[in-house]
Amino acid sequence: MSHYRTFTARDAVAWAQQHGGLANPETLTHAEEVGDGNLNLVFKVFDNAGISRIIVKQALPYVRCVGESWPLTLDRARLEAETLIAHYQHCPQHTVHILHFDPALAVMVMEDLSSYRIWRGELIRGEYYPQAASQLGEYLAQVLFHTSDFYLHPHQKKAEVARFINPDMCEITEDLFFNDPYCQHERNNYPAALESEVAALREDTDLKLAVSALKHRFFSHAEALLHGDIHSGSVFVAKGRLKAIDAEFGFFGPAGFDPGTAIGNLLLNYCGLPGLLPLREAADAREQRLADICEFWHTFTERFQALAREKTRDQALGCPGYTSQFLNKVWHDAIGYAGTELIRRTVGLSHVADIDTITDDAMRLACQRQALALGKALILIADKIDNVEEFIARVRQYS
Ligand code: SR1
Ligand code: MG
Repeated sequence: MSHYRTFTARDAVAWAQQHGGLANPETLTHAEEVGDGNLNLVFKVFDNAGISRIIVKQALPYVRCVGESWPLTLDRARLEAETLIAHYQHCPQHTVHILHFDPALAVMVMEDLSSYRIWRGELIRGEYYPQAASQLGEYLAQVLFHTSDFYLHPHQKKAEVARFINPDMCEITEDLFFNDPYCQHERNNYPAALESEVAALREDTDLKLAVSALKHRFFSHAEALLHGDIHSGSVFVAKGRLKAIDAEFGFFGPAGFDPGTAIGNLLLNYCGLPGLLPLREAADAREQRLADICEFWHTFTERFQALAREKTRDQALGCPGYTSQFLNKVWHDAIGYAGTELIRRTVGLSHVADIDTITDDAMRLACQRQALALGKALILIADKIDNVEEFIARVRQYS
């Protein structure tokens, strides 16, 4: 903390020149702070032709979207850099490349992804990337398998669990996903018209029990090195390409949490589409979203199974049939976590543009109601939904 200072654009240029690995670093001339997330500073560093070449990201010692009243550990920059470096090792094609990391300044230098766009924005505009869902499935299969007990030596796995202990960022998830929406909390944020639906969340004992079980698994099941926040705003897409970014919530947790977050965000887009696009386009885009969820899940399980067949090192975990049994549990967890993402993004602190940018008040409210109803249903019936086709049929019931 002693050497820490908040970066200016000039610092970002100097840092990119020194650590960006460019053959001609002197051509980097200026930077712009472009961070629009909840937590950090993000600088784009441009060359003298005005082309963005390098990204410099710095963690602030507080939550950016709230202010200095909510201090937050700088160690999250280390956790982000180390998670992305580990994920890059297992899936370079779908992980942003970290070029340099400085723990004292909480700064990392990474490849520029200006030829990509944030997936959430594209989903909102109705731009379809046909390979994105399966690429996200591939990314999660690779990183979750290679950081799990299927693959790592037990000693190495335990050392990795210790290296990635991330209590401060986990606490944010623990509070925002599993506590706030189910009690009265000043962080919650929803329109007055939703008051009766939100009160119903607080009074639903079956729902709260199911959420308790999800939170308990989040606390205690160190199954794989998660990205920890893999919503559509943490994913860059381009034609035929996809890269995950923003892994400061990385830690060893239940393997269903990442697929659940991904599915939850595709469903948030599904809920918002009628307010974002004209009728016919919205209907088509909704069908694409459901197809995306199918594609995502099939790729994830098929790739995980293939990796397990080829590379499982543990004798007991290699027992025929065990991978299917494990993935079945991951599936049920993922449905539950998807439900909690739908609910917390609707009534909690941090919302999604897929719903919040809907300009028509009545339409936005209808989409929020749908997200809440769907989220509740998924949490409650997670264990009864056996496969992704059945899941899609259930989602249609809440449309
Ligand atoms: C205080 S951080 C709020 C949310 O933003 C991040 O992207 C995570 O999703 C977190 O829950
Ligand atoms: Mg983020």
